[in-house]
Amino acid sequence: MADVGRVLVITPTYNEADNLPLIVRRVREAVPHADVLIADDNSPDGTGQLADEIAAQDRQVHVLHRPGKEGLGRAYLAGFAWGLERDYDVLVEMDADGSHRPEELPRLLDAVPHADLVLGSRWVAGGAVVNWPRSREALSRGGSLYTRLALGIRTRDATGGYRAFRAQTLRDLDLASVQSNGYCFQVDMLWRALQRGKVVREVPITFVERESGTSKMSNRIVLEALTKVGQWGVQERWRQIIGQPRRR
Ligand SMILES: Nc1nc2c(ncn2[C@@H]2O[C@H](COP(=O)(O)OP(=O)(O)O)[C@@H](O)[C@H]2O)c(=O)[nH]1
Ligand SMILES: [Mg+2]
Repeated sequence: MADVGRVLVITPTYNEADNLPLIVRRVREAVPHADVLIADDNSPDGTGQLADEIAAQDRQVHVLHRPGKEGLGRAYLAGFAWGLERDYDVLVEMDADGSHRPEELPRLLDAVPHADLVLGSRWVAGGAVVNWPRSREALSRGGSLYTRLALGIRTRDATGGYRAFRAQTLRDLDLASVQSNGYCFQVDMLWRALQRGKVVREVPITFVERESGTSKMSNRIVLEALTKVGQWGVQERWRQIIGQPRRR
């Protein structure tokens, strides 16, 4: 595994008590030098308390308690701020439900020396999804295609949430102005990176749909992404037409 400095794996949780112990154990085994930050939104099922119990046994596990459910984007922004304050070199996004396999994290980290942002990608050669209904796959593929067309970018998997950011990349993205939340949050972060000339690399992953707990995906989250990505696309075309330089 490449030496990329201090790594923080951030895992947002909302009602993931069934999944949390296993995912933390798997991360700790796959990348023993990495720390874990669980960002819990006061889950009614007691995930936050469970996180505290795990953290009490393991100095490399930390917990960020947030007052209530505010969405994945807010949880990640709080986690990034926590990690940047503590001078981690690489900040990783990983779902708690087992969809993002910790055993693939070393491969993502191996790409960090060659990129500012590494995306775990389902839709490049070698990538795959397991146990996804056709409808979910169509939504994800369609969402990425729509994003590529709207923004004029080449990234295959624009909505995935298994990612490794260099700390400097996050510092350069003006996180204070990020408003978006669900899938749109992932596209927003990618689009900000590309607009600022960051090097983005996709590494194939096998995404495994959760076996326990429930998805928090909703129509509202999809609609947020469709609308905002469309708006960013129009703004980009407009900038091209009137010839203003890109915001850097
Ligand atoms: N802290 C926090 N985590 C969330 C929230 N919504 C989703 N998550 C977590 O984000 C990850 C991905 O969510 P999931 O429901 O699996 O979305 P899906 O994979 O798109 O179906 C999981 O670890 C969830 O527990 C939220 O509002 N707050
Ligand atoms: Mg999931």
